[in-house]
Amino acid sequence: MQLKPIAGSLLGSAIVALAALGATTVDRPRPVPAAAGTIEGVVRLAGDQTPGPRTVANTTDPAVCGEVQSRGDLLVAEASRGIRNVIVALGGLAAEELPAAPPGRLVLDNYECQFAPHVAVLTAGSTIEATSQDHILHTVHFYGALVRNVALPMAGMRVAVTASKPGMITVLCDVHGWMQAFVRVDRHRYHAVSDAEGGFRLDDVPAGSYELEIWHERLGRRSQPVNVHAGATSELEIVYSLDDR
Ligand SMILES: [Cu+2]
Repeated sequence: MQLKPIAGSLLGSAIVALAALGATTVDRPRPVPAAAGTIEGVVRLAGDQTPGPRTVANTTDPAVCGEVQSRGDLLVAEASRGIRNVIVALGGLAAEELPAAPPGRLVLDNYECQFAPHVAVLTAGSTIEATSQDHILHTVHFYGALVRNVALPMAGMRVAVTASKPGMITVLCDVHGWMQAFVRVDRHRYHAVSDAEGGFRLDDVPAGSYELEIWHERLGRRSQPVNVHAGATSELEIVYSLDDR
């Protein structure tokens, strides 16, 4: 993984060096890259089969959430064969070379015995606000880069937690075994989740050569090299096969 020199990176290094020496300095945000491009692409499923997500018989709360629940683990558009909920992110970037990535906020809802959204990306330091619209007990149990268990026994409750560490967070509900969500946390903001047609886009990426990290909950991990040129769009097609399951 290499990040080509970008305008202002020397300034950023100088600020870091001053801070390390204990000098009093202004806590300025890192410079925004002067030479940046876009990565745009689509994730597709090879072949002509269009499988759906796995389903589970709901014997826990059928009166509230129905008798059959989806695991939401493989969503493929019929016409385009685009795959939804694939995480695409630049990997292996050195923190001191990255522009400032302000923390964000994710509302992680519990609705009809499903987490919403099912897959998300966040910058480190972001807030995850767990809430519920269901009149039954859910737990929002975080594993991986964030370890917490939040009980939501009533609709309308809101509990905020902070995702401070980069990495993958898996979210499960202790009451309903099919409920799952996934959140990738990065120190940078060059990450996205593919939409219903498999499309994704990363904006303002500093020009350079990267390894793109690609992840899907059932189809697994991939990586793909990508070159970003200033003022240009790098187009990618990522193809998974059903053999990847
Ligand atoms: Cu639940």
